[in-house]
Amino acid sequence: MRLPTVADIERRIPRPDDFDSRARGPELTARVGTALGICFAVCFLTGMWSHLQYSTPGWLTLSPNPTQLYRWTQGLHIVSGTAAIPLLLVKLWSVFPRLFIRPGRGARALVVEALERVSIAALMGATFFMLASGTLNIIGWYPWEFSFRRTHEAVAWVAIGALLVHIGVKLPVIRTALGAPVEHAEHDLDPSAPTRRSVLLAAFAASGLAVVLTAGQTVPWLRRVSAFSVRPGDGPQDLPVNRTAAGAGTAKTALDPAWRLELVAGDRTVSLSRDELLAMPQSTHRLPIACVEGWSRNATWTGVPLRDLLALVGADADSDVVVRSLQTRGAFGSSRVVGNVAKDGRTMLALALNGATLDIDHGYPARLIAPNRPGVFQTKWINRIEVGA
Ligand SMILES: Nc1nc2c(c(=O)[nH]1)N[C@H]1C(S)=C(S)[C@@H](COP(=O)(O)O)O[C@H]1N2
Ligand SMILES: [Mo]
Repeated sequence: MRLPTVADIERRIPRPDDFDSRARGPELTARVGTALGICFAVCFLTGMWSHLQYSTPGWLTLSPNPTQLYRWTQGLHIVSGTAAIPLLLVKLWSVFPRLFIRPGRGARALVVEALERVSIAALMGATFFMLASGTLNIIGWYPWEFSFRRTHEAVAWVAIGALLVHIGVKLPVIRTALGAPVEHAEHDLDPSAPTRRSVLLAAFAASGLAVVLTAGQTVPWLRRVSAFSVRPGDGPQDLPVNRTAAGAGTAKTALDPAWRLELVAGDRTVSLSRDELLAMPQSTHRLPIACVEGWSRNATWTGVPLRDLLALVGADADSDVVVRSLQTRGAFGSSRVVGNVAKDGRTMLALALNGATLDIDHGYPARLIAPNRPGVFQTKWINRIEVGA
């Protein structure tokens, strides 16, 4: 028996012509690709918007209006990312045989081929990473050591860069393919095989279905049909919970009858019990919790406007403040409220939710609620408000 030669092996590797589905072709790829490109663009822009709201540079002041802006941009982020998954699979299927194209002879052809493949590998690697890490984040599973947010952001730039290069390189092919009718002109092909139009429709249908099955995380009237949405109706008081009091180590301290809110401005300190807070004028507003993990929900909050508390320590309504909580471990135990948000009449230290005393898992005895604010900054179990810190 002799060992197989390189030529033997090469003969066994399929060739593009071996894949005979007539549905494949640039007319299909370009159309699915256009839809995918739109999804990626929306996902990229809404993602970058989240990073901007999450870590706003000092020179930029973001408005608390529109109230639902963060909620809707992040809903769009989840929807466009989810819609992209079936489209990506169909697009990869449609170009898969091209993997087996043999490069032309000569060093130049090899180099060009290698460059194109490396750029496509970078695009695919980055795209897979974005969709997979995003999906795991929605599920709330972090099987990695790195910071999700920083890595998801960094790889997004790689993905969008590789995508722009890819579109630039393929533009002539894309133009021709989009200009041509999607279906073959000739009718002598196997009539039982799926046509391009049916594959295209299936791709869009799968994408639409994926959206309907997950968008209930953001869109109230889809909640019942969204079987895949991770946090449907659960959580006390008709609102999902991300970190429970037990998880944050506040289960005991939050219920301590000796709890007091400390207001600190320079050398002035005012301390208030929960009853004293309840005796102050209360205001009620309908405001969303919009979690960076993809779900959001509107709720009715009642509490003391933050600017009224600032007045108690003689601070200006538009002071920058830091709110701190009883939380002893893990992230998000405190957050910063910038002046234009602090002075907004709807920004409050909430004491009640949907008409009842705040549940401990929603931040009892008191939590911050402000309009158009990422969920991570709606700090629960607050016990200290520092002005100008
Ligand atoms: N102290 C504290 N506050 C917190 C958190 C936390 O981990 N610790 N999680 C935040 C996150 S990520 C979100 S989305 C909201 C969710 O509020 P809910 O659990 O009441 O729905 O609370 C925020 N407030
Ligand atoms: Mo969150």
